[in-house]
Amino acid sequence: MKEQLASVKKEFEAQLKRVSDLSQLEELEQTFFGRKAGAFTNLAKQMKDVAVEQKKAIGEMMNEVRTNITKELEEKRADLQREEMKKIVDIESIDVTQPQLPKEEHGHIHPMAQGLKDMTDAALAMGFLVEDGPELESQYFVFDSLNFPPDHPAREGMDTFYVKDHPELCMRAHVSNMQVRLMRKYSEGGTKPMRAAYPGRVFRNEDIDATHEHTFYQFEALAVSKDINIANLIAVMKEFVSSLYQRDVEIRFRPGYFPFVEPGFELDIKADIGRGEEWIEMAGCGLIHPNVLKEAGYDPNEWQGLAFGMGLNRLIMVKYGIEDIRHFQSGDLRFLKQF
Ligand code: FA5
Repeated sequence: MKEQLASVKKEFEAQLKRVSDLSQLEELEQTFFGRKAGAFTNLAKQMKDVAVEQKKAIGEMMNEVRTNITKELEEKRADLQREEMKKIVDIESIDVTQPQLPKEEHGHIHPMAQGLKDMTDAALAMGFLVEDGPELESQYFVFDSLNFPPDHPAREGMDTFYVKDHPELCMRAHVSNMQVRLMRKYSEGGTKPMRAAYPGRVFRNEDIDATHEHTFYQFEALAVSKDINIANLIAVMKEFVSSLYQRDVEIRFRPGYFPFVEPGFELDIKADIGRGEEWIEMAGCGLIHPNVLKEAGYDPNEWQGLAFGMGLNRLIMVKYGIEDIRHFQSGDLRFLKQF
């Protein structure tokens, strides 16, 4: 019995050395301590056949071997668990000390989108509603509602694109198509003051060059109340310009003609966009013509309004020093990646 115990112990230790993971350790445990056929279990079962005078000594030896084997098993289990945990940590951990993570390519906000956002934020801060409008529009809202007499030469300056077999429709040549729509929508039948801004895309049948596109953005706003004057118009426009540029820019107003304002002006900004310093035409503006107020449902003897429409592409060209308006729609990544 003693020899058998010694050889079980020896065999156990030899096999234990070859164990390299937890499932092998489990198998080993079964081989020696399995309830039915474990080598050590079998020996323990033979205790009942041991002669009485040897029982005590063999029993002590058996306990000692069991204690030793169990201890070695547990130590091995702890070692293996530590190793497995280390493997998981190595695989799953994030090394926060890594000096430079791989560079990811992010997209860019298009300068036009940024400009639209800056202007819209300024409008909201000044209490203007911000609205969108249709690009394909009836000629009534683009021209007739705005006091353009039929066949007036002013229509030619805003020549646009028309739809075959639908003479009443055109692509809007300016966002002023929203003036009468919005005044009707918010004035409650010509009884309430209102303020609205309406940026958007406009279209013109135009000779293209560095400052003229066939498709470009305008940012327009209007305000109607009972005590509006030119000083208000100038103050509001200056506020928009300084919100966009966040720096001083030199501006000038000069008289301009638009059938829907009286008096009318144009706003220029002095800038160098690569051709030397020059005055660049940025906006048309004025006090809303009485005929337009009337068309929208206001009594022009009681109400006055201001309106201005800015060329957003040109404003942004000055902001970033973009020398050619055609870059905006070119899709050229060399341009886009600069923003
Ligand atoms: C208008 O479109 C008027 N609706 C502006 C207005 C609104 C006047 C409210 C009065 C009251 P104009 O055609 O000048 O006006 O265009 C306004 C601005 O759009 C110009 O100052 C210019 O900055 C820009 N713009 C005009 N044509 C082009 C073009 N082809 N390409 C790029 N920008 C242009």
